[in-house]
Amino acid sequence: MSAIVSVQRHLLETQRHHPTATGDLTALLWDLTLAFKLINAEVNKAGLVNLYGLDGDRNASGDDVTKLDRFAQDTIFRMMDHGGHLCCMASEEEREIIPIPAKYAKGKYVLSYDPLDGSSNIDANVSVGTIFAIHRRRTPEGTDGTEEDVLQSGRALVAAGYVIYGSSTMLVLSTGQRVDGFTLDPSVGEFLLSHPDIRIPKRGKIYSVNEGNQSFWRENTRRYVDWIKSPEAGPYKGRYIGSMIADVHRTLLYGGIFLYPRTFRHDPVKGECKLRLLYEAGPMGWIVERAGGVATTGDEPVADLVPTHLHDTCPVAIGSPDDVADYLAFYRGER
Ligand code: P6P
Repeated sequence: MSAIVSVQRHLLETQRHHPTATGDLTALLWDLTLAFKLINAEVNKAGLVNLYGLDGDRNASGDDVTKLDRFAQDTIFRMMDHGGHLCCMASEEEREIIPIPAKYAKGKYVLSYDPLDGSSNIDANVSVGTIFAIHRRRTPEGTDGTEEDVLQSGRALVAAGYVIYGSSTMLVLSTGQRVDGFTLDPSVGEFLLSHPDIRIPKRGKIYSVNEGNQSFWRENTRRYVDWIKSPEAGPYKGRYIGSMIADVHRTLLYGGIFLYPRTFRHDPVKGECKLRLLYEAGPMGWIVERAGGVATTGDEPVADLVPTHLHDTCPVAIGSPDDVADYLAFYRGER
């Protein structure tokens, strides 16, 4: 019979492997898990308390902000602004960085997050979730955090993870060495270790991409997707939820590949990318890499990208190493 391990216990055990750890990161992550429980409670009853629908605002990327986006955004801010662990925050829903109020101490970490990824689907009861990324600050301790503290690559991540509010609510988390999954037991309000040391399969049988964009992809991307659907490749099954957190979570557990390629719909030269580097592609790619997978833009690892602006986007191919290798062979014109 396996031991019962809460996320709090797991984080304490992990901290013990780092003799110089002060407990700051552990305390920060504990605070975050409480915010996730509060968001989960609202997401699960959204239809009953008129929390579906839009709140009338638009975010920096031009997406309509839903009432639940706003609730999740506010909940994380109110939980994290006074703990003394952060020098500033950055959210997909906010145009600028989020300062820590002057009355509170400034900490040594930076939190970047997408408060409710996939929220455009929430009214249809599709799985949505919160994505978070934690860097160590780069500016002097004790001062207000700046964009310099936020604009860091995935290589510099200290911790990252996501919570998927679905049929069961699951927190997937890494502090660098491994990836662990914790399922919320609503009867006691605790995240309990349910998926220790998650490893992505070397190859899967599912591809995940919005094929509605096919006419706007580069030719090599089209050729890969045509191949993956051919008898020569399998064919693979197609699964696309339209919520990155759900599509990547399935890819992490079952294997396969998730793609959001660059499209050439408006700018025939530069093209366009949808997924945000800081709040989506970066942390989700980092988690998959820690579980033995690969996350690439096609030209370079996602983790190598250093954002120049808070809302930079990038193309992604994330998943099983053999599947991403196949994609890269087509992308480079080698197949
Ligand atoms: P499309 C959700 O809005 C999101 O940012 C990701 O979660 C998701 O993967 C993507 O957009 C879906 O985009 O263009 O396929 O609807």
